Amino acid sequence: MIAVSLERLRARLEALAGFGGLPGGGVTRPCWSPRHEEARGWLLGELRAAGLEAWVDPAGNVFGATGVGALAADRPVVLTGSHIDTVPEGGILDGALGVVAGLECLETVRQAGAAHRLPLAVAAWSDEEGRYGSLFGSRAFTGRLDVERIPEMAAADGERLVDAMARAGFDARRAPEARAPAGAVAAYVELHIEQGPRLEEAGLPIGVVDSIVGVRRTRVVFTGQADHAGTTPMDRRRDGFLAAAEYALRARDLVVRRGGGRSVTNVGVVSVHPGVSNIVPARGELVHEMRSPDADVLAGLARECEALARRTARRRRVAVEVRPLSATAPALCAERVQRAVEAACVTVGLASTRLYSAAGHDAQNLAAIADAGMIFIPSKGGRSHRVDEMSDWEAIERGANVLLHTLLALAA
Ligand code: HGY
Ligand code: MN
Ligand code: MN
Repeated sequence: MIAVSLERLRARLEALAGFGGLPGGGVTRPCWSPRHEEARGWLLGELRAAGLEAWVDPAGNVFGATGVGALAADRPVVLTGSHIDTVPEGGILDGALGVVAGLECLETVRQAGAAHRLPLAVAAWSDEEGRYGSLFGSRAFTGRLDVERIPEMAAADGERLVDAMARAGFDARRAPEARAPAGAVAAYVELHIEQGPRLEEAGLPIGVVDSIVGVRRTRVVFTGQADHAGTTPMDRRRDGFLAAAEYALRARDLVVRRGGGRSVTNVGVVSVHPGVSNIVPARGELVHEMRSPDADVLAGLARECEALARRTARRRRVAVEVRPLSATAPALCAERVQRAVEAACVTVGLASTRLYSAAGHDAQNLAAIADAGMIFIPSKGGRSHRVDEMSDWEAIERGANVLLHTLLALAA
């Protein structure tokens, strides 16, 4: 039975981990950064060395394919892939696994001369982690970019997307040209770590993703009044930070209580202005993220949290501005792809279970233009988005072999 080479897969994962690798382990490789662009160059070299056609689109998405040098409406491909950008101080598998395993599958198919009617392709999507705007590359590919917003898209530290892309040699205004020709993708399947504890705790080797959560990010800015931190009587202070802090605590309780049990929320970005110890903070600013597999629940939570922000501002005699940053809708995975993954598990003798993805993924954009699905492998301790994110190498090999047989089935 055709099978991947774990040795080659491991060597490439470890090589990719070197671009932005951190001394104590883990990696920081933000999209468009010099080390990300070095990784892009390395990936293009590996795709070509594996005998694949390789190219980069105007949104910075990297592609490799068997026998075709571009996507076309009259010749649909079966596509796999993920992303090579990472969160700050992230792990070496989030994204990288799906790209390197996809390359490994295509190389294995080519070497084995395995028959497949449709061409196979692998993609590395730009800025999946959304440093400048969530799921940027796959949004461009699926025609879901908000073109007018491109000039204002920026990272939390203020760096603009246009500047970061220009530094890497890309013109951000051309990103919409990356839109795939209609019908160019027959099916998409992505291998990814679960990034959570469910598979490991269930003792199951493979997860077949049936739906992917929607993710909403909103900037909430509370503006009071700067004042002297020593001389201003406590009952006269209009503290923007305390309003933001109260909002963050109450929003968490609201989402837990009103989110139907599968909604989650996080505040990972906080800033205070002027931001010195002897001035009462005029401004407290945070990015509030919420996720749910249910679109209506997510929309309801967004409305309730906006009302909460206004109530909190009134109570604390400050102003508040609620500014939506991004929203990805929950996506359903195609039954056809889920069945192909389950059949591949039977072929390689593995149990599997269907589960929803509590993380966002490029597959939720691909689901808009093709039959899309995902394969999960267990994460050790459910750990992810941290330097000690890891999976067993046997689990990685199992996931890659399930991907291999799924691709062949979808391309038959
Ligand atoms: O944040 C996420 O859900 C994904 O890991 N980018
Ligand atoms: Mn990821
Ligand atoms: Mn991630």
